[in-house]
Amino acid sequence: MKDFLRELGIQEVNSGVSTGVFLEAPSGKEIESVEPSTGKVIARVRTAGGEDYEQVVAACDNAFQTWRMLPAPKRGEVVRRLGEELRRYKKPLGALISHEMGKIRTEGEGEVQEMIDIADFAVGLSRQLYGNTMHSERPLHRMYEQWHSLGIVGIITAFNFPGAVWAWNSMIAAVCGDTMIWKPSSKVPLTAIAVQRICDRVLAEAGHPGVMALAIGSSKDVGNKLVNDRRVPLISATGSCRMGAQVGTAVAQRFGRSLLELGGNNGIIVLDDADLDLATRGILFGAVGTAGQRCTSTRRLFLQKGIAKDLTARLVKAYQSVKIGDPLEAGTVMGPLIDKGAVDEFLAAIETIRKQGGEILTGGKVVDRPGFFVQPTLVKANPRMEIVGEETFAPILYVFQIDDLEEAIRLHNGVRQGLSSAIFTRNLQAAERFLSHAGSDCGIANVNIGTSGAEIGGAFGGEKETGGGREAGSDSWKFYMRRQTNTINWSSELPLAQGVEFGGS
Ligand code: UN1
Repeated sequence: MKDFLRELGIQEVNSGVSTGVFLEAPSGKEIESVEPSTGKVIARVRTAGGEDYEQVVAACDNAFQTWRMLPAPKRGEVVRRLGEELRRYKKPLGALISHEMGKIRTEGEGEVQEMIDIADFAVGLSRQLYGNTMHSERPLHRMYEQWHSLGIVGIITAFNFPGAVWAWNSMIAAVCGDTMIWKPSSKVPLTAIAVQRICDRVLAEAGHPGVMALAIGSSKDVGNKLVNDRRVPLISATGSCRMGAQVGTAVAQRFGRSLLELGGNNGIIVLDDADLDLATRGILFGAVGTAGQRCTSTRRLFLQKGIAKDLTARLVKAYQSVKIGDPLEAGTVMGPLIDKGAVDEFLAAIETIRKQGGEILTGGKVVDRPGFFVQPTLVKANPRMEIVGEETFAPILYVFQIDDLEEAIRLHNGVRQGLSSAIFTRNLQAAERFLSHAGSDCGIANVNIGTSGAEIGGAFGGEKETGGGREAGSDSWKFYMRRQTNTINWSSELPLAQGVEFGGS
């Protein structure tokens, strides 16, 4: 067992269920966490089954009764301590994320930094859960709105950000006075267990165990129960569009609230006047970073005809020098895909690309070594290729040549997803056009930086089939609270709104 695993309290066999304390023997089946760069088992996890889920809900419900009555800035103080512990464990946690998910070390540590950042943000937010006051149309009346805690939040996270996406939700939900149940991807259970251990300790010390609970398990044993549970007013789910459609529909049927952060099909437009060094680096990080397994990964590239040849050549060269290997080793630029299923999907996509008339400029193959490695792949594509409309969670980038910005925006917006987008240009008018109402239709639109690697301060999420949710910064916190409008009459009369007269004097 590696040192960083021991430091985080990971054992050969771990409980995957915590109500504030880990259950000793959860009754679901045992699963394995597999290291994607070798295919070897890291450790095993006992998942939630039978009545375990009920225990978790009961603990969260119980914790909610007292947590919501704690003043928000005091809740912020608890979150501050969580942030401090995350700082303390940044290195081992970052290493675990790399080990279990396959992203390179700097990205693993970057992910923990993202968790720390959102904790800091949430601490400040705990004193800024502002409501409006408005002037009543009636004399001697006061109107205002306030924000109340919502209840239990179900947080369903994907394998690719095994810590950060949970933190975006949970740190904010915590200062909002909610409690939460985390159902992480079964592909990365150890990261969730390590994070939960830290939370359990901090929350127990603060006297509020059960504010953050964990239920690792299958869709049947945990996912479906959570999504259909009327005691859980908000489900925040990250994953594929297909998963989101199921979750969104189920939650809507019980009039719950869902916050969906689903697939992206993110494009970068590069105009003739762009700084090509900058563009090359931005594209490389966006398309090859995290082995193309971010929802914000760059998947489509629109190159204006004047620079298309030059930039394509630069990219081919850069792609061929990407160092592929063990994500924990210094100098590695691209790690593995998450599992064999992902490699199969990559290979199926390559076959479809060929059938649909795409030309593989570089890559397209599996790397011959243990683990789940593939080559970063650049494809000369045409707009008739249907596969370009799909999100393949792998490092495949489709390159198109465009005549002008108008054509680029039309093609760019012509897909069902709407998460992130970017333009590289030095032309102010073109940049502003891209950011305007008639420009990118995505939730995120950038100038002279790539599509991925957003900071936590902004609201994160996208339009269309990306699901419409917004997480992390700005005013995303409003999703996690319920709004109440209050009117107070401090006169001795009872004037009605809109001048309505009713009954006697
Ligand atoms: C995701 O892939 O689900 O902007 C989230 C980014 C990261 C988060 C990605 N901060 O790429």
